[in-house]
Amino acid sequence: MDAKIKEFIDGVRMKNTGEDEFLQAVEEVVETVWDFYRENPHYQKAKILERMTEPERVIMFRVPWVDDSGEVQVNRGYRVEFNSAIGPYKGGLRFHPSVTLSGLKFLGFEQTFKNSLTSLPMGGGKGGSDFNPKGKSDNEIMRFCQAFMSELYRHIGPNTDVPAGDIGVGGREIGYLFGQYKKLKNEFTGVLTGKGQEFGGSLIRPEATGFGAIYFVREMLALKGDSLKGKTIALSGFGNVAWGAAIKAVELGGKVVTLSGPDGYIYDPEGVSEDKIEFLLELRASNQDIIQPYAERYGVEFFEGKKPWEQKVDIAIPCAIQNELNEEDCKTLIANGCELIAEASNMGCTADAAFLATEKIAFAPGKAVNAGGVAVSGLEMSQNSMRLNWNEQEVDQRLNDIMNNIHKVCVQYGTELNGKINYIKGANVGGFVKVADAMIAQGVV
Ligand code: 2IT
Repeated sequence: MDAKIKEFIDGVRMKNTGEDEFLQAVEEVVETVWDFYRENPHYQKAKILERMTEPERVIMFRVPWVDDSGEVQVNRGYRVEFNSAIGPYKGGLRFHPSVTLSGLKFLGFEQTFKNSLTSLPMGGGKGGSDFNPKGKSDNEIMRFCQAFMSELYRHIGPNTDVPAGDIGVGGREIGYLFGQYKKLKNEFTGVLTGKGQEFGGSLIRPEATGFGAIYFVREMLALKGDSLKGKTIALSGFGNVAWGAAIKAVELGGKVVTLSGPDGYIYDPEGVSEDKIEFLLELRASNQDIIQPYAERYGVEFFEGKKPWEQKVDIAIPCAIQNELNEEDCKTLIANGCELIAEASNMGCTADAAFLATEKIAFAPGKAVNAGGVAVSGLEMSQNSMRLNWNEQEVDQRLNDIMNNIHKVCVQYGTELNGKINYIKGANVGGFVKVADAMIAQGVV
């Protein structure tokens, strides 16, 4: 590593001791934008990277609520408002027992670059709680959402900070959060995205992350004169992202053979299609967070406690959570003939896996691949501001255009001298430029 980069990273590490996920995300960005940063000394002079790696504001709060047995529960809530240079803070809320400040700082940092790549006016933010939705009743989930919003409402607003869903936060939770915000503020505004269709939600938003990921993969393949037709695909997860990706992958002629949960993965040699994809919604609504019932229902193999990366596939798309695909998994995939890995989860691959995949096959990072979700959130904000709704074709066409454009930006900034595309570099530099220029234009604030 270049001595100057090391000095910079060491400085960030000192300030953020033990925040491994945040440091992993920062290191990847700094390493890939460094050359560009050095060639443009005005960024260095304005200490843009020092400022970008420090969140504008971190809000941390107590979330007390009462469970169904009458017992008081206490969770911790967060909102990391990372960067507002190009628009109001924008990013999801994650409800998962693994949520920590480090995790949300990594996600907020990544979100800043991702949102910039969408070309829509959205800054970066992320929030959530260590609340575990698994096994909770619908009433408990409602009471938790209300308690969470009872504090968050004073920090957000349609022109300030616009949260959305992420792991553990889907349409039902956004509905409860929106209801509580509206009650406290006495105001009906587009303060959250991913809303129900009846109260300002956008068509295609539930599908957008998965659809966008497949549109991006389609572009990666097209560049090599290839397509999704006949390709076998391993997906992990079975939530919102995997669901959308499965629908679109099948529509474009691919064959999805795996899905996974915290309990293990299923291998479906016939392919996950139609009614099987519908069944994922049922599984999710059960609040159990297990994939095994899929194996029972469709008579396919279930691999307990394992990850799908041991199967022979053409394409692997992690759709579950950060660092879910490591270097060993990557080696196995490559040895089995896998030609493309695209992260639909945020930082789905460990740093060494992402590096190896970039060297040996085609690899694209989450901030490019999964930007379709927040992009359609941005379109939801536009529709809310205009007080009208676009139809399905209109939203889908815009999503298509945005993903194609992100792919172009990655090629523009990520093409190496040997002609290979380093999508990590392309996405990081492409996302960096707009935010950096806006920060310089706005002075030292
Ligand atoms: O990681 C992400 O981009 C999201 N969870 C979606 C954020 C959003 O504001 O729609």
